[in-house]
Amino acid sequence: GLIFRPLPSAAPPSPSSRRTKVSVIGAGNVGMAIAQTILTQDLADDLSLVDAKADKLRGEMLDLQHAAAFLPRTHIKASTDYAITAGSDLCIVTAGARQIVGESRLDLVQRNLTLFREIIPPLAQYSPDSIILVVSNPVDVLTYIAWKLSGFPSNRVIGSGTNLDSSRFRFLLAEHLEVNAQDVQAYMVGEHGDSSVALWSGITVGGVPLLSSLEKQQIAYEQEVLERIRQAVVNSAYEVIRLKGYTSWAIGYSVASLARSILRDQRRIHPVSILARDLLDGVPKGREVFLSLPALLGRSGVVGVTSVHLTDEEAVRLSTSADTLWEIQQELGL
Ligand code: 6V0
Repeated sequence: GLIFRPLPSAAPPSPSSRRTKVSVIGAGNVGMAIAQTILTQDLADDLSLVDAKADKLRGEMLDLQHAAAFLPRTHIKASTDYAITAGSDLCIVTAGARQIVGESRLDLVQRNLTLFREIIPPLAQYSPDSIILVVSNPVDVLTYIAWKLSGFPSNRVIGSGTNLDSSRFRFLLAEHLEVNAQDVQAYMVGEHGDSSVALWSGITVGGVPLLSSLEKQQIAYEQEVLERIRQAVVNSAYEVIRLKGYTSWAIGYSVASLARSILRDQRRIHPVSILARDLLDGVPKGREVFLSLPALLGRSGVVGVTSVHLTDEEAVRLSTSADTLWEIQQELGL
């Protein structure tokens, strides 16, 4: 070349220096926040973006490429053609139709099913060994749909689920307790959104179980504060959407943290939507629904699930969610 002479002794890349490839489907607010967080955190050697709108997609690609001087070296490609996703390690799906006024949840699911029929089969075909991570809403049903349409084993199809709800929960608890959110362990599980369930008994702050220490000190009013915090978690998304029109930064970081655990084989525990068949008391045996549970994530996807302790009330709420999801899925004819 022009600048340097390649040395004849330069060895070909060894198998251990294999490149890591991530594809993001849907270059909207959420897809682009995820893409930019993955870039800044140096999680991928190759990043492919797919969207149905060619111009918007090319604009987003160029805008990211123009930041190359400030970022780790990542090859960024974009196309409406799924061929650019070939050989991905991780495929993140954020494309989705939004709910329109007066539309039922089931109608929205039907529209997204049509969309997923265009998206999932080519992803599975071009990257048969990849892990599919679904972010589009309603995430639990769409993760089920992605699992069915891909034909992948269930450990390789994951929904971002209550990972974001849990980080909102940790943030609000941390603000209340005036500690760093990274020292607050707290999980929301179940269905992403309105009916998510807070696992109160599992909350620890710096290793100290929160509820039992409050009970010991008989601080009854704190219980009400905690319930208000749970409500605030559920309302968070609505509030952000009301104020700025969509959510993006937090979902970007939360999905990038899932990507890191998977691609770097971190075996970290994240509350994500997984096939909950036979994992939950209260969900009839054999029932194929995806719900969020604290799952161990590694290079092969879902590696394990922690056994959660549910109160009777929590178990009822989870099984109600499971019934609702199951009924919706029955209507899909998959
Ligand atoms: P957006 O900004 O409308 O982006 C969606 C993108 O999908 C657009 O760029 C579309 O062009 C594209 N698209 C539509 N159809 C296709 C198709 N057939 N093939 C390829 N691309 C297509 O929406 P936004 O980015 O704000 O949200 C995306 C999805 O993420 C929505 O379903 C949200 O509800 C969901 N979220 C899920 C969260 C979670 O915690 N799971 C959190 C936030 C948002």
